Amino acid sequence: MSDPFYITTAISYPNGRPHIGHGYEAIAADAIARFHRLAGRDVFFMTGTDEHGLKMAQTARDRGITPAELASEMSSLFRAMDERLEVSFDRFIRTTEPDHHRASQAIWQAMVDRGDIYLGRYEGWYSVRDEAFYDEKELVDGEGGERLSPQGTPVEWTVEESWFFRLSAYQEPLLQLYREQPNFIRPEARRNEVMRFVEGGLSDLSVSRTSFDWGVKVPGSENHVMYVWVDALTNYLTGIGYPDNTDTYTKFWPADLHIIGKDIVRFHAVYWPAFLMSAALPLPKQVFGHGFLLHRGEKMSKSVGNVVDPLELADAFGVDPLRYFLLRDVTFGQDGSYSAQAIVTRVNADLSNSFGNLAQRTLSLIAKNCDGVLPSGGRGEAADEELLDFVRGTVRDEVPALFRDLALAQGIESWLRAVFACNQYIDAQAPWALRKTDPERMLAVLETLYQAIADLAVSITPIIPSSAAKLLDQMGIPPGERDLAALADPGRYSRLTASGFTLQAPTPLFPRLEAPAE
Ligand code: ME8
Repeated sequence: MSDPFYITTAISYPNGRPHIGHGYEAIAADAIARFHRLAGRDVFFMTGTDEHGLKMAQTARDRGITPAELASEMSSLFRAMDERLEVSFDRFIRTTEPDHHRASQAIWQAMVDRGDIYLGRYEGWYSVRDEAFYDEKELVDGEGGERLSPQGTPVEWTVEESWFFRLSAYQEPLLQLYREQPNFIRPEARRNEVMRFVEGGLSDLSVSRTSFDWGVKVPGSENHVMYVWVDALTNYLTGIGYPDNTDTYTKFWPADLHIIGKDIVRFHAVYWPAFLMSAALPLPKQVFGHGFLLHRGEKMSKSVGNVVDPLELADAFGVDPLRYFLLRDVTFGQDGSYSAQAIVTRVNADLSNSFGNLAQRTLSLIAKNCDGVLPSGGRGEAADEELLDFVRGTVRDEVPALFRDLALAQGIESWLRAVFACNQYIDAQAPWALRKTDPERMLAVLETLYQAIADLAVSITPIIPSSAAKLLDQMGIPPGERDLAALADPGRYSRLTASGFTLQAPTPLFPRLEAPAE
């Protein structure tokens, strides 16, 4: 394989346990990574934890442990969440790892060499919660008259010696980037926000701290640690081998896609490309800011008590149903709401009643009426080719085009239309009634359905990987024939029937979910 695709998620703060918002981002990025593997690309998928910064230091102090202990404990929970949710990362990076310190110091040095780092005094409004400085004009008034950040978090007036990055010098190069590469920031609404922000003028950025030491040391200035965002963003380089000119680095940089939440678009679409321009490194091709996941329309927060543990949801509904729901019901790029009831309704309708039932009915009929021998040589009719043409157009062209464009929910809808077409066909043809009346016709109908279901299972693999694999296993589809290239191979079915594979009585893939007692 020679067509590299490098995709990343944000790296999460491990100062608390992962919540479903983290799970959502990991699942979405995973579906995209899996889709590109299915399309034959050589994918590197990275995720991980962002372990430095004041917030980590403070949480650790509150708990009476060291920041390193806190980071290790929580990072392992993020990793366990990813593993449970079938997130197929190639590297799980932790920013406390030695190679990451080296990479961060290397990009810092490159920015120094460019003349973009200078020593100054920082005075300004700092939000510990957001790990960000804000301009006076950005602050809002709290209910008690106190100053708050635009995110509503407390800010403190902070004065310290600090290294600065000459961000102001990058206003014009950044605007030019957004103009020349309109897809650099997606979706469109996020791009517009960023352009307005940059057009408003950029102040230089304070990029080091002396008030605490939990971070990457500034080269040659050991009493300073880097502002956590400098080191956090650099993870995308570390993970593939920077600063060494490894094969992985030359193959995968620049990244194809950074998947992040809408709250951190500014860091990825303004600071990150500016740092890279300064360090004379190529820029990532795209930053996609997804929306926030709300619980029954409300923001999740510890005080409201509606922070949901992704593992509990996976236990309650199953991993694939949860993945399917999140990617189908939330339009990627927009906010979305979830509730137990919405998950149950969606999964029962689409997976149990439509796709699962279609597969179950078809495979049971072949197991029972054909003794598991894959049907062939029946009497075909025009309706068979019509259905297969429709399904093939969907799985070969329409779904891949939508997934490639990150229109995940629309891709799933397109897939589902093909599932509905198969259900209409099976109801119209009623193969269960043909065994006695017209066995030749029954064979053709079951063959048509078998081929359609195998294609549909391959096509939906990025969204529901283990259920799709289970179905394809049951159907005898060899592991090497489960990608987009195989979907275009007309000889597949005859090879399978010639192989002598016999189908066992199938087990249902998607048992109906019960609505929970709320
Ligand atoms: O921001 N719905 O870490 P983080 C959807 N360490 N996504 C959500 C969400 C929600 N309710 N809540 C958070 C950080 N996210 C930094 C990133 S990257 C170099 C450094 C998303 O743990 C959030 O938008 O606060 C972000 O993309 C990711 O989860 C990690 O958030």
